[in-house]
Amino acid sequence: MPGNRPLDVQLSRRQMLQLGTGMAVLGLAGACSSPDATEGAIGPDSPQVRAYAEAEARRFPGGTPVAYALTAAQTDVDIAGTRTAAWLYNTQLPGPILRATVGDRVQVRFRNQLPDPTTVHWHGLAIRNDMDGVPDVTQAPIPAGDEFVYDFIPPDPGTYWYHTHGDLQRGRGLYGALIVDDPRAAAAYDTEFVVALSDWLTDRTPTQVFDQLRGGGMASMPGPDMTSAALGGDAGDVRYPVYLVNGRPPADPAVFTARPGQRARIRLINAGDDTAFRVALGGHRLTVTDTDGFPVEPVDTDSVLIGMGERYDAVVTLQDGVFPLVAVAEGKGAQGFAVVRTGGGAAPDLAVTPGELTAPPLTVADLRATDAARLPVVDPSVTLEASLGGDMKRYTWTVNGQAYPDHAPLAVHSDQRVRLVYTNTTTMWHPMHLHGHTFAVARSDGSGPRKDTVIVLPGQTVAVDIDTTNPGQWITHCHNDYHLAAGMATIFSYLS
Ligand SMILES: [Cu+2]
Repeated sequence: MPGNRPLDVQLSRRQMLQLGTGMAVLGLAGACSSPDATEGAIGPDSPQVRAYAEAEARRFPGGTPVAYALTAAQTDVDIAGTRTAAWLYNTQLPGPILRATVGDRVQVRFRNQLPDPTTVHWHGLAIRNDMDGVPDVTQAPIPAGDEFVYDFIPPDPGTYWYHTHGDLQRGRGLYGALIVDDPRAAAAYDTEFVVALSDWLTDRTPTQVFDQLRGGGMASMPGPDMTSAALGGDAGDVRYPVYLVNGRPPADPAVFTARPGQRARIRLINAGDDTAFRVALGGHRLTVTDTDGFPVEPVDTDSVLIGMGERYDAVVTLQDGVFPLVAVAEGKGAQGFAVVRTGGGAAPDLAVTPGELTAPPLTVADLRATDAARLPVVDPSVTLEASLGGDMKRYTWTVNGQAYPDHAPLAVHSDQRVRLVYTNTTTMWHPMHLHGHTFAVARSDGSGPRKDTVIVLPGQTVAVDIDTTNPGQWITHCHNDYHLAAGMATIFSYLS
């Protein structure tokens, strides 16, 4: 692949040590001391990862080549009359919708025109480890002015997304939807709305906000009006001037048009940094059909609560008229807003609170995986603990007492059933994400939905079950971008 720089020549010894002290990481057994040569970490540039990629290519022999070009660059955007310096993909907010079919050979030629190094992560896709896009874990950061070709096969249909994995870069605008179609699925809908939700800074960069949080600034004190019962306590660390739906503010909303009676599939993606959204469509009930790309037994609800990194798909039969699609910034006293229009009439007021927001929202506890989507019920052979902690005086967030890049890897081997137990010892919720796998929320009857990002409330323990079928080094982290920057991450590390 032209332009792709091999990771092994890019890593400093310090970076290698970040990946796990004393382990032979990244196939560089000779480059740093290993106490046990047979227990080396399986790096992204390893025979095991290449074998995985070759097996995937054999599994999808008819895969169609799909080529995209993605360029990240600084671009000014106009949000309700306020001009903001943003970092965008292909000058769009959100970035372009990337679309492929299961088994396609997707090649994305990525150019970095930003002033800083970056990578692109394909959120939720179980793809080969060396294409996962995590700096210093699966690849060297792509330098400013350089390029990298991402080359992977999406193995499962559904609603996914892509975003930068660079430090505090996502909140500048580097995200977009990634939709994987299923050629065998009969469309159960007539039209589709892809809905990316985000929180948006107009007067500061995420890095400046982070420095304020670190310095004990106002942003770190939620106060009584930044709490949420549904989130079990503190709703977030940052109050935003505006919340966006597909890059547009309430005063200049996105408009989805369709015909009355059509069945619309709404693909909700929370691309925010620090905000959970409670989403409802005025005048309609939502039938939730999928979360994080995987099907659930359909369940009707007035609204859903969606954490950063999560996706929910819902189908609705559209009424005749004009309807508000409202995304309440949970616990923050503001909302994102868009319009669904199937007929005549004035646009709804952008501050409207649809009656659908009265009842508690649907959460993961209300969902059951479809039979076909379930993991088989087997006893885990390994149980790993990820204790989520924090120190608000220093604004560090930790896993098992360490702030990433300091970490003790969660060691696994291939072909195991692993139970990963997230325990939240803090007073704030955390949407915990695992790369490269779609876990099952652990339940004794096996009904837990398949997800890649799950909300862990304060004081709560959430166990997830993982079949270790995708060798490599996979980060698991909080999808609050400030918590990630402050250390809430570790590595789910396959050993040979
Ligand atoms: Cu968090």
